[in-house]
Amino acid sequence: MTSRTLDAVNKQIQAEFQSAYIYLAMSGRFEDMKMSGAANWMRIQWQEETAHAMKLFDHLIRRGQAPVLETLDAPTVSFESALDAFEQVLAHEQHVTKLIHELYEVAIEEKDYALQTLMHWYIDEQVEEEENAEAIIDSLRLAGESGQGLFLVDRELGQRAPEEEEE
Ligand code: OFO
Repeated sequence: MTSRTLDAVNKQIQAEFQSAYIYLAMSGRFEDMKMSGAANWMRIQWQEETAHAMKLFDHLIRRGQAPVLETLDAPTVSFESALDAFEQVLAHEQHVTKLIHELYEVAIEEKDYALQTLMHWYIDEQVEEEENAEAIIDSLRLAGESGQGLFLVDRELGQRAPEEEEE
């Protein structure tokens, strides 16, 4: 593995932990807003992002490299409605998709075939991440900002359970 590739993977590990941190902060904010379903959704997202970081972390270990963990930024969580929050999620995931594509380009340029194969999983996962956020935004728009519609969407978000880990 070249030092450029190693740096790029370390950077992505940090980005995934940063995502986890942001979603955990959002979960706390939703608890505060008494939206326990959305808080649950965010807490599971925190777990997923941690798993994304660990998949790259373990990839480095398997290839005999020591991962280097960087400092995380304190998440700035500022939203007044669930719709606003999930629009921020979508924007964040679009940003992460770009990072994943950039990492894939590094893997191609450095002829790192093992990393290229691993990155296929992340590329697919980002399609799912954006699709999920868009679907929730659509439901929230239909539901409106308060009342029964919002209650039902929150209840649905509360049904989210951790995914089975796929290899
Ligand atoms: Fe790791 O997919 Fe979201 O950020």
